[in-house]
Formats: sequence, C-alpha cells, structure tokens
Amino acid sequence: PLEADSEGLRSRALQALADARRRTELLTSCVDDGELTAQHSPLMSPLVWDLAHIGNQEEQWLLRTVGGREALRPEIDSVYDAFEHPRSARPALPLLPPAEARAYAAEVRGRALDVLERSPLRGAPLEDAGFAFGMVAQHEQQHDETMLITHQLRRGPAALTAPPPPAPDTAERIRSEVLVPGGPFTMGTSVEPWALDNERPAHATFVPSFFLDTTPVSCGAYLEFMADGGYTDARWWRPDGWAAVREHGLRAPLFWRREGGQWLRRHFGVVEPVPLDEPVLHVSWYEADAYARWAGRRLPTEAEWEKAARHDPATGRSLRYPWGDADPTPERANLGQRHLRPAPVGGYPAGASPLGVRQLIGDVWEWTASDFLPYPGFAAFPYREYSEVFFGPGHKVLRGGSFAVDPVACRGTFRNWDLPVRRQIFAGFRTARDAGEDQL
Ligand code: AVJ
Ligand code: FE
Repeated sequence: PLEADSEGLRSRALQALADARRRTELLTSCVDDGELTAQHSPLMSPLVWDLAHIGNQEEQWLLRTVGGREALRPEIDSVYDAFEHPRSARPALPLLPPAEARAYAAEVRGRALDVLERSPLRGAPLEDAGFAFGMVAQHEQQHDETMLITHQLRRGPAALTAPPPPAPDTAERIRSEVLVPGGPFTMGTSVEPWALDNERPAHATFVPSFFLDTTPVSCGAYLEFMADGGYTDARWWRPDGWAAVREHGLRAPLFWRREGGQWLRRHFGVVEPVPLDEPVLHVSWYEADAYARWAGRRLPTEAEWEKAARHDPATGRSLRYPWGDADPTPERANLGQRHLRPAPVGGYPAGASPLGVRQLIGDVWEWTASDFLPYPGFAAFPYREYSEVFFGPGHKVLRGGSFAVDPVACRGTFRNWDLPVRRQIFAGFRTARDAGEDQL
C-alpha cells in the first residue's frame, strides 16, 4: 500500500512518472523518425501522436488543473484530443514532428515536477494521496502499452528485444480448474489511492459457486478448437461474431499463418512456431467466447474473475492482488514489459491466489463475459471521457493486465475494456463453468 506521509507519496509519484517516461523513451527511440510518423495500422495512431498526447494530457492535468499554470501550448489541444479525431485520421493532422514532440513532453515534465514539488499531496480531491500524479503516470503507461501494440503491428525487423519470462516447473502437476465457493465478496475499492473512477466504490457482490481454469487457455488448446473446425461451425459463435468470421475469413488468431503444415506467428518482428504452452494471444472476445462454448464452458463474469483474484476464503477479505496486499514483484507476475511475451501456462507459482489460480495478474489480459458498466455508486472522476462515455453493451471488460502493463496500472480491481471484435490488444482468456447444485 501507499505510504501515508507526504514525502513517501512524493517519492512514489516521482518514481511512477520517471518509470513511465523511461518506457516512453524506449518505445519512441528504437525506430527512426519515418516510423514514428507512419501509420502502421488504421487501428492505431502514429507513435508520435501518442508521444505528444502524453505530454498534452500531462499539461492539462498537472500544469493547468493542479498547478493553476497558464497553458503552454493551448493551440495543440484539439490535435491531441482523442475524441475529436479517430485513430485512423491522426496521420493527416498537423502533428508536432518527433523532435518537437519530444521537446514538448520534456518541457511539460520539467514543469510538472515543479508542481509536484509544491503540492501538499493532501486535501484537494485531485491531489489527495497524489492521485493526479498517479493518474497521469497510469495514463502514460497505458499509452506505452498502446505504442507496444503499434510495434507488434509494425512490419519489418524487430526493434525491441527482451529475455523470455521464467518457464514453469514442467514436473509440477497442477489441477486444471478450482471450485470457487459461492457467497458474497467485496468487489471494487474505496481505499486504493490511485484506483481510477470505474474501480470505485467497493460494494458487496454475491457470486454463486463456479469452477474456474487455474491457467489461461494455451495456444495448444486453442489449436484443438481450430483443428475441430472451430472457425467453420456457426454453433460456437455469437451471431455478430460469426458475421465477423465470415466477413474477414478468420481462421486463426491475429498474426498467425499456416506454412508447410505448421502454424507460425509473427511476434514483434520475428516469425516463430506458435508456442503451444503459452497463453493464446491476439484473440477477440468473439473467439474467446466461441472457444469456451466449444469446450462446453463459458467465459467468467467480471465479478467471478475478481472474486477469484481477490477473495481470501480464510478471512473473507478482498486482497489487492491474488497473492496478498504486497506490490507486484518479478517473482509474482509478468508485468512491465520486462518480457515481450506471456510465460507458459502454469507460470508464476508465487503469484497464485489462495485457491491456487495462476497468472491472474500479468501475462495476458483476460476477456470476461461482462459488458463494461458502472458499479453502484459510480461517480465520474475527474473526467467523463475516461470511463463514463464507454459504459454500455458495446464494450467487454478485460481483467488482470498483460506483460505490457506496468504495475502502476494493474491491480486486482483494475478494469480494461474494448470492442468484442478487437484482436490487436494483448488479450487471451480463461474459461469457467457453473458448479452443479451439489456444489452450492
Ligand atoms: C482503458 C486502455 C481502454 O487506451 O483507450 C488512454 C486508456 N484513456 N487515454 C484507452 C486511456 C485515455 C484506454 N483504455
Ligand atoms: Fe489518452
């Protein structure tokens, strides 16, 4: 948990901002200016848009709102307003060129650190416990993940490398599923200082007994679905998912291709055999939902996922993470782009939940069955455009974070969302099933 005293808060905010900037610099210095301004996919912004948008959001929240400073570059606000311009239209905007975008973000940061220096970090809602600084660090890290997605979509040789995550002990046998006993648990949070608006407030939720996979679904298991005609049988698919399969001729996860009787995939510029023991990645909600139906199972609801990740049956309390209240470490979870891929299924035993569910935090985002909706008592804070405008049946919730998520933007309560057709995000899934009457 966060330190209670102002100096502790200040150093935590400083660290979070510095970590985010180091990662932004890595992601925007490993390719040339042509690649920074190019559109690698109509689904994504040019990298240089993300870079200046990071600076512009920081200017708006930390310099103008918290610091009460005069606007530095008010004329560029509209260029970097995500709601004014869809991603596909951003390459045509009058974007700051790479050198200017870097200088702008650096100028903003220098002044933001001055604002942090002077902030009491207590009292005012936006500043309390350093929230505004934590929010801005999370925002930058979220765009860093977005930029990493752009890197994965980009053509050409690898620009980024990282060692593989630790492999699990192959001699160890783990159960394939666990029973999560029915009963109430506390979902969401009212005490996590840097939790975003959609994670609030804490509220009691009753979750009936259910079984949950102990690990994410592997590429090997997903290949069985494919080999069994998964993509050619309408029975497994929601009607709109089936329409997407037909329209785009889908027959495998994004980035996969069949060559010489083998499934290969392009992963950060390297073509490799599909890793059978790793969690499947780059599947849409429709694909996850279809696989689960084929397997005679279903996706977990968001409440089921969070109960499995946070509820401690011994105390009845909700923990911050599956392993307890302590912050993530490299032993507990694959987070922070330390690796460029998920660990094989069954990894990270030190990060298991009390019931033995693994890899809930890190590795791959996990699609849930649930629509993105506000919790009872939700209040938009500090801006409607973070969460509120996305609530509704059009967006599905993802949980747990991926290898590309920084710990500052990952908690047991953290909620992500996207359209059910999206596949470029670092998403996989695990499955669940109802417990029979006898298990209630
Ligand atoms: C929470 C990941 C869906 O990237 O669209 C970034 C985060 N919000 N800037 C997104 C976000 C504003 C958001 N997601
Ligand atoms: Fe943003």
